[in-house]
Amino acid sequence: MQRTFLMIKPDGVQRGLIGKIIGRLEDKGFKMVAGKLVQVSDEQAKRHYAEHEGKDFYDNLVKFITSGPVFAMVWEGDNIIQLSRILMGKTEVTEALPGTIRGDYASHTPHNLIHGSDSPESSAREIANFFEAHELVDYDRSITPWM
Ligand code: YYY
Ligand code: MG
Repeated sequence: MQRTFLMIKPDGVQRGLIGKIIGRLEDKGFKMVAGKLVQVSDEQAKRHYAEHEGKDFYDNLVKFITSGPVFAMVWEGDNIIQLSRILMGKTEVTEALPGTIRGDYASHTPHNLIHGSDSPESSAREIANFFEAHELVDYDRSITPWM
């Protein structure tokens, strides 16, 4: 079982898409193990996007992610890092296919609604940047064997 950090960005919160986006993840069969509304600080945003420091879109990205509350989450499932990125759709909204979260709801990059970790290493780092260990809830669902 794998865990990933998923975050509904400020555009998703402002547009009232938290419920729809969580619904997509629930429909897929993934399990939420933590979730909260967070006003991201400048330092936290810079840690989160450290890999993009120096790129031309970096300053705008930090400004955007701190521009309003985000909904930060940890989700669990088999191969969830790869599968959740498929559900999210491509980064660039012109490439995000219908049927994906970004393809269905986003029309302007970088307002692409959702962040998802891209590797086990970034998942561990990103979860630690937003959550304390005790905030991750360990529980079973009777539906698990049917997934
Ligand atoms: O992981 P993902 O969000 O799909 O893309 P990244 O390459 O990690 O970039 C993070 C974030 O930066 C992306 O969601 C939008 C923005 N961005 C951009 O504005 N312009 C680019 N050329 C690349 C990324
Ligand atoms: Mg990324």
